[in-house]
Amino acid sequence: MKKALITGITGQDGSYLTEFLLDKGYEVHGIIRRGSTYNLGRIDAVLKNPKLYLQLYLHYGDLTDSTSLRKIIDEVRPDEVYNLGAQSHVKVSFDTPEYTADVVAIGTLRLLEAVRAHISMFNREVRIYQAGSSEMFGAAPPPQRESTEFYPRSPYAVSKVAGYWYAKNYRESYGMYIVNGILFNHESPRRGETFVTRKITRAVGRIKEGLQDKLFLGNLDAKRDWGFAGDYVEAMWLMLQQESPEDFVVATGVAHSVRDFLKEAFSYVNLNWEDYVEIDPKLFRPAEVDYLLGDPTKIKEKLNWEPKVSFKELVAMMVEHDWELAKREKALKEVGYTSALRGVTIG
Ligand code: NAP
Ligand code: F7E
Repeated sequence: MKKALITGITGQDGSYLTEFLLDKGYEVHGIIRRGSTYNLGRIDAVLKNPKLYLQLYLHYGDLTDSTSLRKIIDEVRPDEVYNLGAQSHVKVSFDTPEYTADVVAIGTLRLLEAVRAHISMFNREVRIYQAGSSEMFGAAPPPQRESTEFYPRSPYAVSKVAGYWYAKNYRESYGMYIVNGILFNHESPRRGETFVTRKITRAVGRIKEGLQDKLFLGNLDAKRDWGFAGDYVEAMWLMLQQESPEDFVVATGVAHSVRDFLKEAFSYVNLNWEDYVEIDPKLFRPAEVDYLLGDPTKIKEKLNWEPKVSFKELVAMMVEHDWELAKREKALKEVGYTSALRGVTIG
């Protein structure tokens, strides 16, 4: 049985990857952080499944704490390590640039060093997936592909570029098996509620059910290449199954604006987005990434990977999910259980 170690297992991608690897028969280990509130919600279903539960192991650790990383890697002895842990919110990275760099850039370096020490001590192969991002392309004109020069536009993106180069440098310097996945935006019903797609679909459900009046947003003109997270975790795994390590762009090859997403999501429940959306200047970023459109030719040709879920299907999946959530919130409100109502999304 192969063993995988995932940083960021409690995040959107971590949860889909966990299910994907368990389904393939892996023993899955995840690094979790201690939180003051319950933060295992996305892997709750796996934890409650008696069969899968026995294949899953959680370890307290942190990308800012090299001692914990070394200890976990030596104890687990993984075959594959997926580095998904990050302060992944672009806007928040302008408010916490130093912390973002510590987790995203230096955290990657700490993990690579921990694996390198493990390999030299135990003389075994460990393959590493490094979660790169289309944000690294930033202001570079579309379409962006593996050969496109990076032009990062936020502290988050700069930190991801550093992570990318650390990974490449360790591959070239020490012959380690490390791949950089350069993933364009990928969403799902498990997407964090402060990212624009989920912020919109949560609002659509609540507005439809009379629980919310307005949705405040920032720049509606930005264009993104949005895919489904469930499809993208398969690409991560495929990258680690090649004979030799190479980097890949993962994208759909189709871009839409935030305004397009709004239209699609509100019209799904027969509402006109213009009646509900207002612009809040606080939600604009100090520097914006205007247009991301990935060219997935390489991964299609070499790994035979293609996205299965279209933009329209993705929006429908997210709206359906969040409309259902809003109906449940409404039912709880009607019986006086107001503490079940969620707060306002500020991101
Ligand atoms: P996410 O939902 O924000 O999850 C981030 C994960 O990182 C969470 O499990 C979080 O733990 C963990 N984490 C945060 N700080 C940490 C620290 N100091 N030490 C250890 N773990 C820490 O992100 P995602 O959307 O799943 O994305 C996964 C990875 O892909 C991230 O590296 C992200 O930057 C990158 N990426 C995402 C996209 C996308 O569109 N989703 C595209 C390109 C690249 P808690 O639950 O405790 O907060
Ligand atoms: O913003 C605009 C915003 O926060 C998308 C992360 O997973 O993908 C993600 O980063 C666009 C931007 O994602 C609001 O200005 C308008 O142009 O959903 P987002 P992101 O910044 O693209 C990349 C690939 C990652 O790697 C990151 O980890 O939408 N926008 N109004 C807004 N965005 C937010 N969050 N909230 C708004 O109210």
